[in-house]
Amino acid sequence: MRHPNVPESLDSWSILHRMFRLDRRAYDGLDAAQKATIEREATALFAELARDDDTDLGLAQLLGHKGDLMLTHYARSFDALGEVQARVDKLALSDFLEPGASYVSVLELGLYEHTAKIHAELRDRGLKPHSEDWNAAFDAMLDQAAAEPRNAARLWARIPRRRYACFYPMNKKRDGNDNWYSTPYPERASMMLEHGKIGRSFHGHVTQVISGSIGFDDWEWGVDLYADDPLVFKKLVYAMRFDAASARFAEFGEFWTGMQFSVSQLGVFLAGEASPALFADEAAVR
Ligand code: 76R
Repeated sequence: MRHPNVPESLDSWSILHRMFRLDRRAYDGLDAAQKATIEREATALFAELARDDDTDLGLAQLLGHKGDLMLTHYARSFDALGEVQARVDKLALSDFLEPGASYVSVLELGLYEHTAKIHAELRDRGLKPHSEDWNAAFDAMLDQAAAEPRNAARLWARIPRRRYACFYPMNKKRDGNDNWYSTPYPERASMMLEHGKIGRSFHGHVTQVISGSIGFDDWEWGVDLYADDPLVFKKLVYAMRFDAASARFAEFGEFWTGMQFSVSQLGVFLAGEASPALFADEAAVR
C-alpha cells in the first residue's frame, strides 16, 4: 500500500460542504406560525449535528450569487455523512433551499517530511520496500505521527468557530513541465516546506483545514480558511501565489466566502433583516 513516490497523510473527518440558495421571497410569504415551525425543526437538527461528538456542523451566510447558505458537515464516515445529507433534505426548510454546489472530501494532514524521513530510515535499516517488515515499520511510524500532540489536536478538531469562512477547491497542475505528479519527491517536499513556512507566518491569524478529495470529487483538495478578519484571506492567498507550490502548480476552482453564524441564529438568518451572529461562547454555539 505504501509507495515511495507518494506522500502519506493522516486522515480523519469525512466532510461534506453544501451550498444552497435560499428562496427568500417564498419564505417571507409564509405566515409567522409556519416560519416558526420550520425554524424550530431545522434548529433542532442543526443543534444536534453541531453538538454531537460524532458530527459537526458549520453554518455560513454566503456573499454573492453563488449561494446564501453553506453547510459544512463533518462525520466519522461517508455512511454517516449520507445520513446527515438525507436528514437535512427531509427538513421542511429544504422546500426553500435550492442546492447550488457541494463538495466531498476527507480532512487530511499531509506528511511530506515524515514520509521522506520514514523512507530514508527504512532504507538505512535495509528493509525491502513493500516487504512485511517495511509495511509494519511504516504503520508504526504513522501511528507515532498521529499521536504527536500537534497532529492529534488537529486531526479530529471541530470546525473552527471564527467569524469569516472561505472555501475553495484546488488542483496541483499536470501540464507539460509543470506537472506536480512527475516532479521528484525531494523537490515537492521542499516546495511543501516553503509553503508551510508562508502559512505559518499567518499563524494565529488564520485556521486552515485541508481536505483531500482525490477519488471523491472534481478537484484534488478542498481548502477551508477561517479568520476573524476577511482581509487575512486576501493577504494569505496572495502571499501564497508567489510561492512555487502555488505559483507554478496550483489551479483553483470557485471560491465561496461568508460569515459563520451560530445555530441559535438560524431565525435571524432566515428573517434576513440583520446579519446572524457567531457567538464565541461555545455553549451558545452548540
Ligand atoms: O499542516 C501543516 O502546518 C504542515 C504544513 C502544511 C501542509 C503539509 C501546510 C501549512 N499546508 C499543507 C498542505 Mn497548506 N494551504 C493551502 C492553501 O491558495 C493557495 O495558494 C493554496 C491554498 C492555503 C491558503 C494553505 C494555507 N496545503 C497543503 C495541501 C496538500 C498538498 C499536498 O499534499 O500535495 C494543499 C493543497 C494546501 C493548500 N497551509 C499551511 C496553509 C497555512 C496557513 C499553513 C500553516 C498552518 C499553521 O501552521 O498555522
